[in-house]
Amino acid sequence: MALEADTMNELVETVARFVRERLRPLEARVADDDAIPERIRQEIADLGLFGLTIPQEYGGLGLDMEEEVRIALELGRTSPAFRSLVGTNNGIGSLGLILDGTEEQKARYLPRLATGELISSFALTEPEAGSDAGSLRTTARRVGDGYVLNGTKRFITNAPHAGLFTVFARTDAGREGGRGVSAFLIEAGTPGLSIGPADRKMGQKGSHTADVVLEDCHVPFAALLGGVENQGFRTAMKTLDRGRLHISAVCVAMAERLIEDSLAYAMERRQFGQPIAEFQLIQAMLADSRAEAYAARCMVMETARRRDAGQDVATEAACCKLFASEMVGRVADRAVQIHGGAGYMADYGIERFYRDARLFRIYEGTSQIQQIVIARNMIRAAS
Ligand code: COS
Repeated sequence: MALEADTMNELVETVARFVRERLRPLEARVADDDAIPERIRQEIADLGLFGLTIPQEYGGLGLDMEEEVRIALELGRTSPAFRSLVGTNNGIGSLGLILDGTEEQKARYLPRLATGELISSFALTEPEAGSDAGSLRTTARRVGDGYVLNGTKRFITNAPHAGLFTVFARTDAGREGGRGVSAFLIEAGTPGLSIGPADRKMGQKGSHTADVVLEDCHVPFAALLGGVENQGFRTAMKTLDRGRLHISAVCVAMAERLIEDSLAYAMERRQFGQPIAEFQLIQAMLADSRAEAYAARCMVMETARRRDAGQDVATEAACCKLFASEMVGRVADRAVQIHGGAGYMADYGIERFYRDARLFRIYEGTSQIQQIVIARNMIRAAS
């Protein structure tokens, strides 16, 4: 545990109150404006939410996995755009640096990531390399006192706001798959690095993704993550293990929120002379959602504890991501059904969550990739 139990409980309660009182009232506005108001961004920074997982010696809270999950279970009870704003600094945008960065690299970036002064992005995906991340084509050629990078990264979360990118590029064309891939820390404003226009998405309005384009982008040797070539793919995979667990917690939180909203609606909405919650067919939907969300919560907490105990949880993290993201899809679908016509109308916000939830089954590894990771690990362990 990074924090005393009382301090941690207080933090969880503070985040829960902040979500309830400050963020939930803004959900519709954030979606309409496709932007989080600047004053809210500042409040998020003041609460320390950008630095939840960054080690304390670099100005963060240094939460362990269980603590991180407990916060995600609160932060996820509102539009995912708010979580996404701090998601990269606490997850895929900083983890590679924390796990494998040199002391100089950590000291240079982590304190500013912890305060939110600097936003980070994880640039792995490419137009031709999505699920098959190891086939990425971006190249990093050794030239003079550093490397020259060329390539395009696609759908990169927070790219329009980022000051720091962890870019994965091929340093060794002769080595297949992920083996010839290295990670680079590249600052926004570096000549040769440019950001495309923000993507237009199905949901998660207020959270932004864009292309990151590298054209003869020259970086010094010091930009090579950890100072070691061809270790980037492993860094990416380790990063995703933790990221997948975090996303699983966010799925549980959104499911719990939708169940709460559905229950409230079902108890208030009357048809055939009684609240629809009295009907067993509505009860079945509520009960299935509750049971599934509870199962996912238990999985996430257990896996987080195992990770904190030092166990390799690559399989379990994939199990959590697979189950929790599919679960919230079903819960969101039932929430629309319980709300009936109102569930389809934008004014009630349920259809927005339905669209927002769809991404969870895709990013940080699709459900099919989680299945592959789980099955492969099972076979490996048995052979
Ligand atoms: N932790 C540490 N190392 C890992 C690892 C993990 N969880 N998973 C894999 N590795 C290592 C392997 O040990 C292997 O190392 P060696 O080269 O030393 O043997 C290397 O990484 C390559 O692994 P593997 O052979 O499994 O790679 P594949 O290309 O076959 O596929 C998958 C790996 C499909 C699992 C990977 O490409 C993947 O996760 N794809 C989805 C990408 C994704 O999530 N994208 C979302 C973008 S970020 S929002």
